[in-house]
Amino acid sequence: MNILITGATSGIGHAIAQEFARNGHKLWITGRRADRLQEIKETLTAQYGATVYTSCVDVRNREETAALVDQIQAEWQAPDILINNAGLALGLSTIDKGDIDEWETMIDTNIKGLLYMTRHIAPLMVALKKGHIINIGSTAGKSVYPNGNVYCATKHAVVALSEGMRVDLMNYNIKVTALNPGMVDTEFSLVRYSGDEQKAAQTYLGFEPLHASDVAKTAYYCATLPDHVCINDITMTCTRQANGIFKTTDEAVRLS
Ligand code: NDP
Ligand code: 8X3
Repeated sequence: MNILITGATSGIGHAIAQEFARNGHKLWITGRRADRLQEIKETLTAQYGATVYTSCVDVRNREETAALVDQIQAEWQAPDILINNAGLALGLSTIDKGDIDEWETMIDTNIKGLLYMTRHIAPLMVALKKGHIINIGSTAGKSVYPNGNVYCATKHAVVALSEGMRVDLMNYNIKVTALNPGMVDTEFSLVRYSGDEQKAAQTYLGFEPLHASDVAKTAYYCATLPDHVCINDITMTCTRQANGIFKTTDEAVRLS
């Protein structure tokens, strides 16, 4: 299969690229960091003999996303699978103290970027009457935690848009999956805390969070089910987390 992944330069997107490459699929990986894309391409090619195309694209940019899709159409006609993964959280604060620039970046990336990619790719899938769109949502799209307001709202939007896409595209034999992980140890917290490594590390203290590879395996599972089966929505957390609000620690489990 031909797999297009946004935000494949680190974390979940990178792990998804590894999982599909390991299983012999062709990849088109994207992100803003060209050096990382090149490095990942070289590794996946050397390790698995994978065919990997790379494009340095900011999903917030309509022209860049349109140009990317033109290139993909010329090479593949359409991807079999689009994985809308690129996304981020910036900061944590109550709504009265939020940074409006950070809000805009989260909305532009997590919602509008996903929409641009989908709007460009969906017609190619519709024309072929096949395809699968996997949107990486979050437990933050299922319940709202304190200080998470705008990030959680963007992920609620991902869940709602996934439902909308599924309803609109099922007549064209297109699957849509919202894959909603809980806490995953990636560069996510480093980005959220503006590069503060100590704060980022504290996020995952006292329990084992999901690994990016756990999410990648789930994406792979959803992508390789028989033609008549579609996972519409899947929420997964580590064993120490129940949802976006409640989590526990190894110590609490030991004392229980
Ligand atoms: P990372 O920070 O490790 O990866 C984020 C990826 O998104 C990077 O490849 C980054 O690439 C890319 N990205 C960010 N902004 C843009 C942009 N404007 N244009 C193109 N690419 C962009 O975090 P995760 O792997 O954890 O995050 C991946 C997705 O998973 C996000 O949507 C996140 O919301 C979601 N998620 C994460 C969870 C977690 O706990 N880690 C839990 C649930 C969901 P580059 O910087 O090179 O552009
Ligand atoms: C990322 C997980 O809990 O930080 O979506 O929102 S969380």
